[in-house]
Amino acid sequence: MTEKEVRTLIQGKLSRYFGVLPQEASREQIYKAVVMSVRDILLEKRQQFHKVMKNKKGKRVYYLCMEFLLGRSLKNNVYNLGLQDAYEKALKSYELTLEDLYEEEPDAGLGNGGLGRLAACFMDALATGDYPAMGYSIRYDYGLFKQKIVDGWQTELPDVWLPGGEVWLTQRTDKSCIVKFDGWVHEEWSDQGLKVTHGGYKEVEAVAYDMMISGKNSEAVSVLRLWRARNVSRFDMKLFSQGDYLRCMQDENEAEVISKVLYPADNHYEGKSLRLKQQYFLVSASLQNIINDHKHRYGPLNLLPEMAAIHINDTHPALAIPELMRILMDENGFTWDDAWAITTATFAYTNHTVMAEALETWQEDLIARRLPRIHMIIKEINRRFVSELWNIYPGQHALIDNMSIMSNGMIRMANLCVVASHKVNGVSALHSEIIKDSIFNGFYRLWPDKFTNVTNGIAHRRWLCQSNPELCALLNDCIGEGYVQDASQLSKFRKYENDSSVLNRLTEIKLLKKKQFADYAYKKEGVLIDPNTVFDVQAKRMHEYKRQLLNVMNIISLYNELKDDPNKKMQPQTFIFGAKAAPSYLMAKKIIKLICYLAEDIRKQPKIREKLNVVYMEDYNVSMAERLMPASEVSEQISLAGKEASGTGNMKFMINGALTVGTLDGANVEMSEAVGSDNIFIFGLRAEEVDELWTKGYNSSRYYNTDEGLRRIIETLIRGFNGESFSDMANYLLTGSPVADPYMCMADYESYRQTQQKIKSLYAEDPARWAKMSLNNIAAAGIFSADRSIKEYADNIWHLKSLKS
Ligand code: 26V
Repeated sequence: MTEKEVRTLIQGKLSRYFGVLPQEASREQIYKAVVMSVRDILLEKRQQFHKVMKNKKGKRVYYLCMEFLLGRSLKNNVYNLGLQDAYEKALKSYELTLEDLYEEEPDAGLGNGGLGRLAACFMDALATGDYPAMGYSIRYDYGLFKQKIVDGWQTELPDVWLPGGEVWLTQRTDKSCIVKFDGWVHEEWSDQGLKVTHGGYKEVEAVAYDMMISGKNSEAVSVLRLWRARNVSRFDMKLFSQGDYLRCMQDENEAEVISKVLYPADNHYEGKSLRLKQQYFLVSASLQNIINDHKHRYGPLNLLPEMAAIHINDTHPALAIPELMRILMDENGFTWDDAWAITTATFAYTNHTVMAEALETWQEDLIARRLPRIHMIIKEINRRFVSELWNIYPGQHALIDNMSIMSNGMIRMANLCVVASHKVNGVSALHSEIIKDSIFNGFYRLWPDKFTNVTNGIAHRRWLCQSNPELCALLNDCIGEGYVQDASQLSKFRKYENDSSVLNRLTEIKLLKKKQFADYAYKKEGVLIDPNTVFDVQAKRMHEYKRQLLNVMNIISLYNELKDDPNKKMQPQTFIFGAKAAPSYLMAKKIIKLICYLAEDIRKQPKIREKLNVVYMEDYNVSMAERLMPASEVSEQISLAGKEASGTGNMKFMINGALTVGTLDGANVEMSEAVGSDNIFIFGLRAEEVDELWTKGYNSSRYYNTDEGLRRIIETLIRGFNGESFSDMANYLLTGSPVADPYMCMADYESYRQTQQKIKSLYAEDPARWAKMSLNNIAAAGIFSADRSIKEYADNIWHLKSLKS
């Protein structure tokens, strides 16, 4: 596409949708016109792909997920379509750059963190790999809240993203369907078998909105279909004729709340009716859609497993299982056994956490009330499964109860997923082992072949190519551009590990990215950051298990050193935090406050601040991460071993040349193997040591009693910062109930402190070695591309062919 064609396209949109001439258009109007033009190109491309697909009659994957944390789309699509030059030139006549327009776009924050961002990265990789794919989620009116810190305390503001974000969405009225809640179910045996009637239900209309996601140099375009809930307007003629005009116009149910807002908690499961409605709304609309498309394209539903792989991303869309059973049996006349065979051959499930608090269990009576037919089907799935278990394990009550889908009036969604899926995977090598040994051990012994691993990956074109063009220019000079399409080629960069001119350029680029970030932070939040200090960054959701507190403990020890001797020679460091806490997660909010107060305390002491700066970046989101990753030098991945399923931020830092300080947790383990233990800073207890210590009895006071440094940190917490005591944190670490220091910050502290010391001296004393390590991290990061993850899913789980193959 040429510059001229692009210009004509934009002009057309401006005149058609805004009735303005190019010279009269506002920046916002130009942004929207540009998005519409890109959207047209994508729609056209998708149609072409559709045609090819139709002839090929290939299998498709449907990725069900309650969250897609997309961030911005304009840059990604323009980059992937290779249209940067054309657009940049076309925009000159408006005296605008593409960069100006990128800033107009709000983040689509339809997710909490890692899980939702992974789903977004996968859509990109699916398109680039030329896989026919469709994602399904909810078109929330409000995405993840905006974070505002008021006097150190997180407050939440609504995230209004649609005014600038909706231009990406194409409404598909032809795809609307009805989702039914509540009511009664009647069963009747007839000559044709069991007939099930669902009556007295409430209807909600699901309206489809499509978003196109392009791949890089590929033919495929992924479609993300987002469902919006709408009241079914039933015009009541009787009321109307009785003259009750207003009542007649009133909506009888409040369906629309279903797609109003994303649940902002990712740490704690709550059995709320609205959340259940969201889940069923998503899966029912999506399944109806998948089945209709399948029938239209291929006809008989017994072909479903051959033509469709349906992925359940975490247990949130688990109701897809009974929903498919319902559609097959009640609406298409399948027997139980045939329906079950189709269902189990179609679904696969990924587990994303072993944290007990986050595992979903629904109250049976809630499901019975809201989804009576679904409740019956789950009960029957469980009845059959448990009776099978009794045959295999006679008399083993405890084991059978543990594996049962229903127990004590609760429905365990993870067990339902394992029983009904043909494959179950964890998201890193370690995590996939842990689930086999712990929560799914019974199932693993029964069906060892069901369990597999797919280590997470990131959209490296977004997180490296688009976020760090300066680094890419260096890579292009050294190893060519092949890595853009094939991240494994990054390994060629390793050849330059001793090339001082390359290492110098690498260091210069890092400094440049640090300066850019410091400018941005100043403009955005008025915070001062010296780009000549080390940027040590922990950016992720705020969680006890991720141990931002351990990071703080080390900072307090540095603070104390400088208090004792403000002239002490020390490598200047800037500790940067970015994190949102779930709104009702009190402990997480208290840790945010601690960091902010500590930062403020230091800010008031210029002498200390020269060497030790602490910065809390407000409202950390995808777009901020895109600026922060390239500017980072030390990446904090310090969760208690065994708790972080994988992590994906860790990979984004690595590919941008940050050095990781981390525990052997999640994908850190594989990062360490890929880059070599000389190029990463591993510390702390290993997962099995953590388990042993719990079994033996963990006593955090032991460390307090024997470690002078820790004692001082606790005392400093009690004395407080910026005029406020944080004795509650000291108590949390020492006497907390039901258990003190549940994530073992005290146990790992000394190992962490020593590692931090090592990092600091290396940075100060051997910059060449630092640059070499950084280069090795970039060179070893290729395997953490989502392209690789998706290939593994396609080959081993979905049995899906790329159009390329
Ligand atoms: C739980 C809940 C509970 C109910 C309310 C809504 C909600 C939303 C999310 C979650 C838990 C999601 C689990 C999760 O995000 N896991 C993360 O998944 C990443 C991608 O696989 C992985 O890198 C992180 O280590 C893992 O914590």
